[in-house]
Amino acid sequence: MDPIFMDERLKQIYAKVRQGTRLSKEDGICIYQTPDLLGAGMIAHAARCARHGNTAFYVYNQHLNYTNICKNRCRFCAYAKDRQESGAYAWSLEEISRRLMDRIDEPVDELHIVGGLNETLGFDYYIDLLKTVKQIRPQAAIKAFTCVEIDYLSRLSGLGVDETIAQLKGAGLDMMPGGGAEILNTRIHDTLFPKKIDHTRWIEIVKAVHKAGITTNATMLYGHIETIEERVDHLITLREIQDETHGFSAFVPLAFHSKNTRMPELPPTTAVDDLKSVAAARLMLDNFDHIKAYWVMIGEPLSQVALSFGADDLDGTIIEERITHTAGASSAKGLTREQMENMIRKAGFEPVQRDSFYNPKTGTGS
Ligand code: V47
Ligand code: SF4
Repeated sequence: MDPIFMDERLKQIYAKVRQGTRLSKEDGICIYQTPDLLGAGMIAHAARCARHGNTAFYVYNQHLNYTNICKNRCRFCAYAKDRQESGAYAWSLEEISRRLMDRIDEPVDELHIVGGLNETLGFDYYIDLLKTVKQIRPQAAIKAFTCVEIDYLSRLSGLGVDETIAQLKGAGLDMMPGGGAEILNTRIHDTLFPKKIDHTRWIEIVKAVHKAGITTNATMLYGHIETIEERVDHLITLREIQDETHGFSAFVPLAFHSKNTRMPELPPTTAVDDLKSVAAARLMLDNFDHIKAYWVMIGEPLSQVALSFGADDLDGTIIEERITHTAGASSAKGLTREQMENMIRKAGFEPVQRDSFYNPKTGTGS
């Protein structure tokens, strides 16, 4: 028996999803605009369960934000500082080693490493950073640098994009996180992050990274000045790239936090918008395996609900998140494995601890 939809348009979308027919831009806009939140969520949940059953993934990871000095100063970023500003920092390799050693007894499987574009650091720093991390944590995957950093490093080194990626890969880079895309659109770029690479360059770089055999995630920063149409266009652009490269692993919707940014007047995203963003991603990105509910940004309780709105992954234990907390996030700075598993079980799903490539971990004692 078909579920009851309050919005007739969702019937057609449900039929398309069941037949495996790709959703159109209008369908994407409808998922965002429908008053029938549960209807949209139910379709996304069906698509999620078809791929993953009642499994919900998480990873034991550690974040390292090696510098907050950044020359780009995007309007939405609370994290970046100028060199002379109080609170500006750049970690030496010794500092990075110390932070890794502090947690060496923990079973960390992934190191998530990103930072600002700090002109005092040379290309060698990045290579040595990767080598140092690999030496201390040889079993963990290094998920580091966004396309923004790759573009910057290729200019810094003068090596060109392909050779830069090859050198980083040679030094230990295993995969890349999805940041830096924001909303792939000229209007948003010119207004919010004019100094950062634009969508054309982001797409060029992500394709080169995928061609080099490095998988990446993709993100969408929502809840600022973008329109629904611009969000859906962003998802369709990612879907088209994925058709070509098959190099995206997961998609992560990122809810904008305005505190300490240059747009402090903007209100927080609502729970309804957060859930619709997860559902729209699951349904529009029919060629992505994984949709993450990033608990740091939407909070632990709503991420539990998001598992029933299309998400199959809660990211990870994290330890010491800085970027969103500087912008006012009230979630924890890290969670234990027990807390992650408890969150998942209480939401009605079976937790599976994974590595960076979604291979289940066995023998973790959980
Ligand atoms: O690129 C910056 C965003 C990103 C704010 O790939 C902000 O697994 C909200 O990309 N409010 C970095 N968001 C984080 C990121 C990420 C996080 C977790 C997992 C993965 C993954 C990737 O955070 C930036 C930018 O898009 N951001 N400022 C802010 N005020
Ligand atoms: Fe720099 Fe990234 Fe912040 Fe933009 S979002 S100012 S590129 S650290």
